Amino acid sequence: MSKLRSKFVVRLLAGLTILILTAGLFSACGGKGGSAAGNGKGGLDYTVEPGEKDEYLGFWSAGPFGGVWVVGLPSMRILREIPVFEQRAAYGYGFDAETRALIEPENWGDTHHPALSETKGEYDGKLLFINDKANGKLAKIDLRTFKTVAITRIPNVQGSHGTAVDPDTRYVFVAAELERPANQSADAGEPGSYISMLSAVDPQTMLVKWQVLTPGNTDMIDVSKDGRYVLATMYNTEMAVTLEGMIKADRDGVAVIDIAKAEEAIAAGKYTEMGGTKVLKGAEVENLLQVVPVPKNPHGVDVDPTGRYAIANGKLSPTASVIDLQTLKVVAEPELGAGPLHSQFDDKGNAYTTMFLDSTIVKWNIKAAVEGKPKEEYIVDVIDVHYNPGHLAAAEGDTVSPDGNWLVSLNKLAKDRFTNIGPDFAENEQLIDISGKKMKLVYDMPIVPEPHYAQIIKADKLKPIEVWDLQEGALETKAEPVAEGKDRIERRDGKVYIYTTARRSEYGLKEMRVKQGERVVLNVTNIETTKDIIHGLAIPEYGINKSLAPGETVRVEFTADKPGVYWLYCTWFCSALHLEMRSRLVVESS
Ligand code: CUK
Ligand code: CUA
Ligand code: CA
Repeated sequence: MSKLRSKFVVRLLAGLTILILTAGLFSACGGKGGSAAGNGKGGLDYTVEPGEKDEYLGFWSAGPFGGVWVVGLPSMRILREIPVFEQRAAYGYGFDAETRALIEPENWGDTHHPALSETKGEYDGKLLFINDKANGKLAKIDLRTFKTVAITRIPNVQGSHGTAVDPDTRYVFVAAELERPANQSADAGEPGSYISMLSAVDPQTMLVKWQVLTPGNTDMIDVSKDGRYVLATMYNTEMAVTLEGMIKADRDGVAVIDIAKAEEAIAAGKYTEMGGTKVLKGAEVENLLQVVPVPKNPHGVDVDPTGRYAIANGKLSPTASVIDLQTLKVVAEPELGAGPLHSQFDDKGNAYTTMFLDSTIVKWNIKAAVEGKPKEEYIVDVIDVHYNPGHLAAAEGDTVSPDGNWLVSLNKLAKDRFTNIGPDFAENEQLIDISGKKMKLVYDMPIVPEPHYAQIIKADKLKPIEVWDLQEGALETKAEPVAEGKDRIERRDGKVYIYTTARRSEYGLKEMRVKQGERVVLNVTNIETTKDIIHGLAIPEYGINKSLAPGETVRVEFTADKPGVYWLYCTWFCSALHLEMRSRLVVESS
């Protein structure tokens, strides 16, 4: 018997012993099979009984839905959507001047990479950033309110793609995947003159502080755990404009940008102005940018929790490249399988890499690979996923201390996994227990297409509000809170100001009488103090649709240009008399 085989038998026996012991434990306590020890089969418990809460929250990019899905883990229940780049009636998002200004003119987006804010390399639960690949934008979401609070347009780029923060969220970095001429007003120019860049955005002001031109397109990015480097894979170092051209070179590269050097160069004025921002030429500023060559057309780049290594995935090469961040040299190129795309990590020195073509996740030991151990030794386990995984996301996966318990495979294809729903299939997010040596698939979650990346944070790190403070709840739409009993209509400065309140099951004003042609400012406060009592206000004929959480105030403006009677009605089922909750807008003809 080979050494490997006898090892396997020993493991099998050890496994069996544990199984028998666990089974004994259950029969002794008459366990429900969903207790902490797991579902009677070993491994972690993923059942979250009705009434129980999830330990983690996952923030899923919703792709062309233009926002974020919030998912509880391990239950994999969708808890809400955060609208970001696209109007969403349910939340009244994009129906007032302020939120409309955030999303216009495009009013759609393609989100790929959520990036949770970090403090000392740990998710701090304060902010979430997410890119819009379609329109070159970056959004900021406040995790106290789960609302989009700012959207920035990144100048000079098309396709803002990879998104990452440094360990103290001094910057949000955004890659520009799709190269284009430096001067868009000129004719197409020679493809060889196209540019791509990496942008550093201030997380507070959301202004682009600086950009660095790169010698290839920047695709996926990550930041070293000491905050020194931002790394970007470039699959098109050829700067070609055809598929054949983009896969011509045997090796492409990972751009490594020294953040402190960029700051110094900006301070020393070594930049050129372009599209209103300060742009550094990566190749011209000393020690600013280095390129680590890796096999052709890499995709994901992920820094391991220790900060020692960055793993660049081969995509067209069956290997990952392990870059030592002290020397910026490739110190190992372990062979993993077909189509490696992205990596995540556990707390035991292992990496987990998706194999898009093999439809597997490969668990491998970074140290064993670096030490040049044979494949049987650095590959710890391989699991089938269904099918064609893109990203994968581990609990606390991008921090300096991943939890090593849950991993989700974000599969692009579901094929035969779910009931037929016509030719537009769901995608499949698979929950995997990584607490043991062998990965264990425990749950399939269908989702609408198509998420890319997700980040998963311990839920108790977040401190979301449940009921708005009246002043704060009025800020978003520059409204004025209306106290109970202070409902009124005022005419001044050529406008009609309507102040009213909403509570179960009435608006303070039963009738709002205005004259045709008057400019109306409607200001409504939900004066409820009980959590989860949400009211809506819709006057469809005037394009008005908002939702109001307890304590929240909204302000909408319109010109009463159509005479007649229009009901302002409540859009959230708030009480037994919800249907009766309405107020009459009477527009008297002039
Ligand atoms: S990309 Cu989609 S699977 Cu936008 Cu991170 Cu790799
Ligand atoms: Cu208020 Cu329904
Ligand atoms: Ca290439």
